[in-house]
Amino acid sequence: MALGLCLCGNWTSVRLLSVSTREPLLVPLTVWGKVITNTPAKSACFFFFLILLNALCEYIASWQKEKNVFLNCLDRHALSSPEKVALIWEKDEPGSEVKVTYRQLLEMTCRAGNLLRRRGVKKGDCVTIYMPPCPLAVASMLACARIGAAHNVVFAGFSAEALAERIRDAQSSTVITVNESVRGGKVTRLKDTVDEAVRGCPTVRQVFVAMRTDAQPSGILQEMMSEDVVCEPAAMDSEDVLFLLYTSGSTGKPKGLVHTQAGYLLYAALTHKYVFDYRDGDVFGCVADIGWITGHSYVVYGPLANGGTSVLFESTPIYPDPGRYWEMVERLKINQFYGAPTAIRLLLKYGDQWVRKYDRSSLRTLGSVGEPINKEAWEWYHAVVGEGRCPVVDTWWQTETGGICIAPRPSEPHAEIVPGMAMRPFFGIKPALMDGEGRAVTSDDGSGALCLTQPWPGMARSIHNDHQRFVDTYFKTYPGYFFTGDGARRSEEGYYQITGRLDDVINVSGHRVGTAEIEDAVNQCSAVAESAVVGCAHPVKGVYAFVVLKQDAREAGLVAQINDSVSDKIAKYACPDHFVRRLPKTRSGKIMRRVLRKVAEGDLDGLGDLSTLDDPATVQEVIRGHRDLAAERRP
Ligand code: 6R9
Repeated sequence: MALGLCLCGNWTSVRLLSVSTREPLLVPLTVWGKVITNTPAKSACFFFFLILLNALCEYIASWQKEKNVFLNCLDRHALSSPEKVALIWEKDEPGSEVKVTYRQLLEMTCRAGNLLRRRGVKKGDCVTIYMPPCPLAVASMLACARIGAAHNVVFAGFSAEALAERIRDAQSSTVITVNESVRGGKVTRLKDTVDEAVRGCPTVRQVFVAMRTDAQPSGILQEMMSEDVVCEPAAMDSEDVLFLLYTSGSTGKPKGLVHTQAGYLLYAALTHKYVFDYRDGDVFGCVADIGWITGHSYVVYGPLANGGTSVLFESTPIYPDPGRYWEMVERLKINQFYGAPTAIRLLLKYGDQWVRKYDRSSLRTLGSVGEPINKEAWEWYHAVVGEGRCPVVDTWWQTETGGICIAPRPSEPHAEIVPGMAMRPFFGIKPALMDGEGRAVTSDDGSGALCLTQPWPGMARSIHNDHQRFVDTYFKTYPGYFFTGDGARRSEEGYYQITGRLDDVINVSGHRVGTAEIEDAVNQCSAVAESAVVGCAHPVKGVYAFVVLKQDAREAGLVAQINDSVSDKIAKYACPDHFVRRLPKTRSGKIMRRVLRKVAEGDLDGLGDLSTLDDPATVQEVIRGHRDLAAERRP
């Protein structure tokens, strides 16, 4: 089965790659058009098809001439409107934003590209970027694209160990970082983390440091000053690697998903334009960190490919107070705001006054991403933040998909939006729901494992260093389909609602993390014999660790010890909220996570079939432990 659509070398044809052999099969360009005509929104189909064809032709033309992602994102806009603002760096202190025009960004990027080239970075290398959102981070990403190197952005909240693991797997010889990051008024010495990480990375030859907290340009910025502002772009094939991005899988080892040049850029740009109704002159405010795929596609590549103005948000939703987002919306006149449900839920608790205080009349579209948005949060976002006049687009997608796959928009104008539902597949996305027997659910009003039945341009092409894992993870469970790992429901009207992960990956504060990764960190505490981590419903985040202690271990200080270990090995946000002590297992020794999840959620009627349990008494113990803990914590 051929799965893996991409746009080849000179963009004159579309080819399907066989995922198992990676042999290209040439098919005509109209294939993606055909995909669109198969989408449910038949009435809007022809119109969408024309838009898409037009966009494809535009990109084909530009790629034929230029053959570089960078030129599509910068040169053509710097030429046509050099003084247009490309990035607004919304620094931690409100009111201290810095605007960067397309001309300035082009110059900064060319200088960075020349510096990297002069210091030996070549086409095909991979540069690790460990930086908070700032113009130089974007310029570094684009400089890599310009000279044909892949970038590997690692979220700057990750620990030294997590960073080292990603540098080693990507075989990076160059790392770019900042001396210190500033977030929520707190200064963190990122360079120290990098120093600690590279001690365990023999491949690293050089580390460039930007001085975020120095008044004068020094470090990499100073080195860049002596570089030329013209940098010859590397000629790239549409299927050359653009970047690696590590994400959690259901084993302890993160996967370096591989995205390539043309298909990814096209998909990021199209979804950015049509899902959010982005128009020329708009200010796009995606508050995600550049270390996640959302930052890649909707802070950097989508907005810049469309010649837009994109906000780079360095702060937190509650710094200096819970009005931060909306004060920023007023000050920067943001037209599209794109954030995570976890932040919306947090702000909802602080009350409406923090929102109403500021003028939000510039807002036209509100977006949500990262996890299911509950009805209460959706309604607050719509009614209070958007004053009931902005469509709320709950966008479902993944690092693997490169861009938004299911969202309420685009649609016919004023088509209904159901709270908490991602609803409509994007152009060319054809979902299927699979039942327990591996058959596609044909009826509407059904649920199952969410798969995508046809390739789309933005899909990841491989897992770095492990193509077999890519094939096994995404294409083996349901042969012939791309398995997303999520469950979904399809309503009578044919709308999709995502119900959550089916595998052992959980969402913590909108970040994806494998339960196995947290378990690895918990298990490294000397007192711990074994552990099981599950996600549970919680207003802001929810990680629940079930911990079995070694026989002679003492409990004192255990919670602090476990939290320290998780924040050292992964990141602070992944720290568990609760602990109990016994694990229910099947006779084959598999931990029954389903049961633990229900206990953590307090749903004792929904424990389901316990017949395969090795020792049913463990469940009662877990329940008792959970009750005691809850009582202990009750104020
Ligand atoms: C973009 C991003 C992907 C996982 C995905 C799913 C969850 C993302 C969602 C959503 C419900 C939405 N997810 N968007 N669940 N509704 N609108 O978040 O990528 O970090 O790879 O996470 O996030 O479980 O499979 P990534």
